[in-house]
Amino acid sequence: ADLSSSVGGIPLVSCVYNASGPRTGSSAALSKIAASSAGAILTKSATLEAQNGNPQPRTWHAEDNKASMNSEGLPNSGIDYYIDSTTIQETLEACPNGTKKPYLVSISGKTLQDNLEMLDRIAKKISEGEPIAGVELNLACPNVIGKPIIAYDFDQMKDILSTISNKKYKFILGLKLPPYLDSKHLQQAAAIINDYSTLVSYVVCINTIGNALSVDEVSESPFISSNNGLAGLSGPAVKYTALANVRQMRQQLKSEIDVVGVGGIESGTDAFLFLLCGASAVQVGTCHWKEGPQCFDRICTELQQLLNEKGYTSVQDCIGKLKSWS
Ligand code: RRO
Repeated sequence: ADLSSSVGGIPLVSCVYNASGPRTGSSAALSKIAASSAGAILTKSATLEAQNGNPQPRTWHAEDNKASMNSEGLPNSGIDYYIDSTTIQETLEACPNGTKKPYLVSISGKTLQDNLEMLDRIAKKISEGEPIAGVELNLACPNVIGKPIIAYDFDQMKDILSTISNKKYKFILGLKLPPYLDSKHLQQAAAIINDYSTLVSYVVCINTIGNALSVDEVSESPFISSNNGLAGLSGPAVKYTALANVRQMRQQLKSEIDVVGVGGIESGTDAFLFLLCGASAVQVGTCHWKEGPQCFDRICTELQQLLNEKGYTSVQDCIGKLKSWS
């Protein structure tokens, strides 16, 4: 079966690639993704300046491996690193036998001004010929202490989209969205995004489920030290929320806006479920974190086998094909 797809017009040799976050902070880590079966390479969310993130311990994995949490607080090397020609070259050189995969940059500015400055710098690099295929604007980080999740604040979200829209950037823009736990909220978010369908080529659902807490019975304290132990929940525990968000975004958004699915994917079967719900591609975050970049080879192989067994000849044949009862 043909695993190729496209996201916002960006062609992908495989519909499976990495989520922003774990193992995406350096060209060494990004090179390993490039060398794998992943269909694209997506960087860690960048801020204007490099920063260390929140104090340790800031991550946790459940003993049964069904849930993980992080309060990383955006540790990253700063936007200039991720759009630097050496970083991009080193990464893309690792792609198998002379191929080049899409190199995607994630940004998560602390202010609208910071996001605009980063977008300006990206536009400049692209005009100079850097092979940056697109930008994922993260409106969903749950771990900036004292700051709300932007895409839960619809006035702020409109303001950001309107301001960016006025800049008339030419590159492909995607939005990383938080999980909406009420379908009415999801509809409101989708309506805003539909108003900016010339700006937004795709959305990525979902970021971690914010405001989670894991407690250590032995020490009787939170496992995570930052932000009073509050963190973003990920892994298999969030898969059902992610599927619901992907499905409803696909139903609510204009057809020219693609949906990328992410949340608890750790097998070819998981990837298939997201395709059925309307994802054009899927990202792997927590599983990549725990298993390393060989997860992309394994998941792609499993997805191939499943599609072959089911008689699908391509990913395109199953996108959005979830059957209804009535
Ligand atoms: O770095 C983080 O704490 C982080 C980010 Br920017 C995000 O978007 N989602 C997440 O779970 N952690």
